[in-house]
Amino acid sequence: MGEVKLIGSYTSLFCTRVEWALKLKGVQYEYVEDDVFNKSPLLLQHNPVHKKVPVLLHDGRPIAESLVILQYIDETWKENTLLPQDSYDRAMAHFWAKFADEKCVMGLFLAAWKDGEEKAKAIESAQESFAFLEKLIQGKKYSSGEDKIGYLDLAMGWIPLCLDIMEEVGGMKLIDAEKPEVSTDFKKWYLLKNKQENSQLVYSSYLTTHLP
Ligand SMILES: N[C@@H](CCC(=O)N[C@@H](CS)C(=O)NCC(=O)O)C(=O)O
Repeated sequence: MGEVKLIGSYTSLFCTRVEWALKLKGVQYEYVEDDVFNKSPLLLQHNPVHKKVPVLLHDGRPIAESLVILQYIDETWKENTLLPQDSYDRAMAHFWAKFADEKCVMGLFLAAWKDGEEKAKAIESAQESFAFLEKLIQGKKYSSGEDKIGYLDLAMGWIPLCLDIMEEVGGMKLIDAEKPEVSTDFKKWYLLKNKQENSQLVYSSYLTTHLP
């Protein structure tokens, strides 16, 4: 297995998805907390390009960018496969993970931060992006449509953890409350965090047995 270290920050949900992957794979790792407002020499040495967490160190070799790290983890430790075996399905998983990060996560932050006309445009754009994600997961237990948690669940499952908060901070609604049959699917993804409280809902049984 080799020595595995994760340089992360408790403030970063990009790190959370990596921790979920390591835990699902049963990989023993050392977590090293960094301060993104006062970055350590360790972080700067191992991610000189972006200077961001997370960074995975496997036997001293650094891998940055959380989606790249997820793929590395999946290819290195074969237990509980995360990415689909089929090339087309795998390409789609990468497509939607990139879309979720670039359009939904960034859209969420932009919509919260902007003011006036820019804010209205950002909200409209984020709503459109979230509608695509909702459609993607609608009616499915896991995003792949299979009966097991996978790469996209880890890539996107943390978004609802900050959605309510960001909606409140930004004074906006990105998930359409008028369409509860669609919107509740996405909000159920809370379960990745609140697995005990929501034990009757999707993800919970899998995660309560697989995550500490
Ligand atoms: N695309 C990166 C994003 C990572 C990221 O934005 N990390 C933040 C913490 S949430 C960070 O380290 N920020 C420090 C900075 O921007 O200087 C990934 O997926 O790993």
